[in-house]
Amino acid sequence: MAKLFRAAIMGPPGSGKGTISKRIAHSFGLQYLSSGHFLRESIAANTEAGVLVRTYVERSMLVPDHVMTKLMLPRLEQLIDHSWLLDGFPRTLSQAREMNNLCQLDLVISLNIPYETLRERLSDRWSHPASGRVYNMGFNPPRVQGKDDITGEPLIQQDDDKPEALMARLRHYKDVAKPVIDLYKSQGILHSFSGTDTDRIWPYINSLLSTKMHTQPSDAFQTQTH
Ligand code: G5P
Ligand code: MG
Repeated sequence: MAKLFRAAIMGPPGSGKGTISKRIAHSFGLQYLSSGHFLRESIAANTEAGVLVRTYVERSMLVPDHVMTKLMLPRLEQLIDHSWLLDGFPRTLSQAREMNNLCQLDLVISLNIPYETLRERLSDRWSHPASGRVYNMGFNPPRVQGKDDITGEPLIQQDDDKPEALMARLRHYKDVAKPVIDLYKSQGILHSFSGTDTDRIWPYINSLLSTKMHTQPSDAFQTQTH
């Protein structure tokens, strides 16, 4: 890849950011950075920051901007010579502005998924806390029910995927995301995708990135589209 390429993916909880990001990272060789994964890592490490972060994530609230930027910006600084894809950051206007001081995004993907679809997906989602691997009982079930494919350890349902927390997350997402989306729209780098199926949206994202990055993607996931 000749030129560095920096992208971010935005969308409400359960919109498929993680699923699509992994396909992008795999097909286009971008480093993948997920804010949710780093937060869960700091919670698991039980650091001072992790204890604070847990109080927000457990209540499905956004972690304060200064905590988020302290977590994410050093990682981006370390990757100054790399192409990457950010999942879940920036999520507020303040985070977007802080990041802008360090680096500019080339492209932002925004996922618009109907509420009913999100509700169904997340109520069916289970994860392996140590690795962050996620499963969906319909879309990508584990090989053995209730167990992680790689380690065989038990899967859990995250507290912030339970129905009561979900409604609050979705409402809050819309309010907070709007100015960020408007900012990237005004910069001409926003690309929005709507639909109910990740496999149907993926070919459009794959084709957009192929054009923008002037490189051939691997066809690893193209066979999954229908
Ligand atoms: P996260 O970890 O960033 P969310 O809430 O934004 O969490 P989440 O839940 O990780 O987003 P996603 O990544 O958008 O969702 O979606 P996904 O995991 O790929 O897909 C959801 C499920 O649907 C999976 O089981 C998947 O297999 C399935 N699926 C995908 N596509 C399809 C399909 O086509 N069909 C079907 N049937 N299923 C499908 O953040 C967690 C918390 O951290 C904090 C917040 O508190 C947040 O709540 N946080 C931040 N706080 C402040 N600022 C930030 N920048 C923050 N970032 C994180
Ligand atoms: Mg995710």
